[in-house]
Amino acid sequence: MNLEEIKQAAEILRNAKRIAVLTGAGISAESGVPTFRGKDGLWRQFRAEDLATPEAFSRDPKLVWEWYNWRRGLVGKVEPNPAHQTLAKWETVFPEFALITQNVDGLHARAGSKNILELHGNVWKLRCTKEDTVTENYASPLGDLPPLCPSCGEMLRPHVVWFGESLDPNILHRAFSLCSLCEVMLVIGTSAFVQPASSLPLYASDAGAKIIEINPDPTPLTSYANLSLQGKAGEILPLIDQFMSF
Ligand code: BJW
Repeated sequence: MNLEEIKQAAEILRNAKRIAVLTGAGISAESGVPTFRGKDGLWRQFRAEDLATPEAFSRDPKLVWEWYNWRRGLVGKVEPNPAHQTLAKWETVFPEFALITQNVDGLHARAGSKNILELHGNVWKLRCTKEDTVTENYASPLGDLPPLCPSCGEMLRPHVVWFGESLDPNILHRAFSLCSLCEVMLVIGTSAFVQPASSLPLYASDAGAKIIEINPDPTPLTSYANLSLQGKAGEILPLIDQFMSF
């Protein structure tokens, strides 16, 4: 890890009024949540086509629910790490601080972040396939699968965004708007493969924002970043925080 670059990141952030952050699965890796595309990533063990598409759910809702039940159990047992905690602290320090996440694990909220744009939903929310109503549900494990809507008796599904599904247009619009206005965008722990989330930093860059990427590995965004900090988010973010000396 290069301390000069960490100091540079701290300097850029200290001088910024409007900051946007995009996080991905890598920020939860140090909590023990598997990423999707890493060495032990979920998509190395499971086929997305079987578990994370609307077609998969229509074909075999019980199988899809069993996978989400397992993941809810896993995520429910882990704790937010220093990366989540640093971002939660910064929300209270910077006047305009937007946290946009692709993660569905709820760890940002558990770390104390209040204003979170969840692009891909949340595993602790269930949605009625008939009425579209969304409810929070923290039971783990869930009982009979698939769970049924207490109001109409139809199936509930995880309130997450699967491949081929559109993101909530209000959330997406807000995310693009925040990216068009920010002065600095931090991109943390995402492989930047999945659209439309991976377009957000490019949009911010086109609008004049400085891009700071934190990731142990290079990504398609690395060449666009003004600063690329290679390493773990749970180590780098607290260090940046120290150099900002709030
Ligand atoms: C660390 C670290 C540490 C490790 N510290 N870092 C062809 C071309 C272009 C687009 C498409 C296409 N065909 C289809 C599409 C669209 C598709 C898409 O983008 N596909 C690509 C894969 C090609 N997108 C969609 O379908 C989206 N909807 C949409 O676009 O609607 C319109 C449309 C539909 C159809 C066709 C065209 C347009 C919806 C996307 C939904 C994504 N859903 C998932 C599952 C969510 C639910 C769940 O979790 O169960 O979201 S997939 C999965 O990927 C999950 C994640 O949010 C998302 C992104 O992954 P992320 O966060 O980047 O994780 P990883 O694992 O990839 O990367 C982790 C990173 O962390 C790595 O870089 C590590 O190095 C790093 N790391 N440890 C910091 N300690």
